[in-house]
Amino acid sequence: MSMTEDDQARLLSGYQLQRDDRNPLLTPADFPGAAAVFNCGQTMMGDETILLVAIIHRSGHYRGVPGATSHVARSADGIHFQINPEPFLQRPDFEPYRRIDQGPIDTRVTYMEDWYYIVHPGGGCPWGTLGILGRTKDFERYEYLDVISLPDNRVPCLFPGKIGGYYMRLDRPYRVAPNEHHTDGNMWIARSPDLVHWGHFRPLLTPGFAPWAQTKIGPTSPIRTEKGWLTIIHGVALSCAGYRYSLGAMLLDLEDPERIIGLTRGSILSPDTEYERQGVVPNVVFTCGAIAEPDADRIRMYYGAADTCIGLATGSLSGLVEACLRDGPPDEGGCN
Ligand code: BMA
Repeated sequence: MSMTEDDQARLLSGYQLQRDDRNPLLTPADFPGAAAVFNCGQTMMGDETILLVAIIHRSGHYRGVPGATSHVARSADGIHFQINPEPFLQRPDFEPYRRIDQGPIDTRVTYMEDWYYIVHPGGGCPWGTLGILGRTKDFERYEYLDVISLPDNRVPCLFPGKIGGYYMRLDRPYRVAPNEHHTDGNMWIARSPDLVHWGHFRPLLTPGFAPWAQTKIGPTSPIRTEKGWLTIIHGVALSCAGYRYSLGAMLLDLEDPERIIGLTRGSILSPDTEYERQGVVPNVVFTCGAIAEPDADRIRMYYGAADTCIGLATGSLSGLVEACLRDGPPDEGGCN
């Protein structure tokens, strides 16, 4: 695929999130015994910023329980966080989760109807990767609801409310017929009457629309804006040095989210700093969501860097929406 001069100009002048000078905000040094403090769910509870921080332990266990754990980190200023040493989520010892959930990472948090809904991928086990739904009101007590996708589906991401009478979600099935057209991960959209039973599956986006999203892509929970559902996505490029994870954004039609109305062709954050390029998994910036502040026209994103630590990147909310619209919808993917 050859690039026109317009395409090149767009990639060069595209929207970029700005890293906070104090990055990385959280590192393994902030949690005794941690090898990684990374990819966090994120939301606001009152005036507090809440991160659901994934922790990989050097020993492979935490307090005798194997696997990663997920901990609540709270902050009044969005910069300085206290991590609770009590796990909020860890490997459960009851069915069916005991067999399918080896430690929650990549949590997606969606606030709706007075609950914080949390979806995380069960995985790291022979059953494959699937979506587990639960909820909390206070980030102290957590209620498992159900397994809401078959393997392999890496973290369904909920929309924050019903649209046209249905709950909706973005899916990321893994390895949909890997071949030269479909590689490792595509995005789909689905609907449900009750958050547990899902159907009406529709294809949404395949990788390959930009060099930074050549191999696989994945969603986060959409954010409602006046001009559409803003969704931060990740994209992966493959080189002889391995995978490189970048971030971009797409905009879905408010009434008909099966329709993409904008998609950044340039990445909005790519692994460039030392802490993003070196770590447990090098060359990774990855996010499980973002916090929108419409009154301040700001988007605040806590992202995992090199699967090792957490940084903050911010930018104009309306600017990002405009960047999606400026680049426009993708070419329609489909069978040749
Ligand atoms: C993805 C997720 C992320 C991770 C990324 C890079 O599949 O599991 O947690 O940041 O891989 O390792």
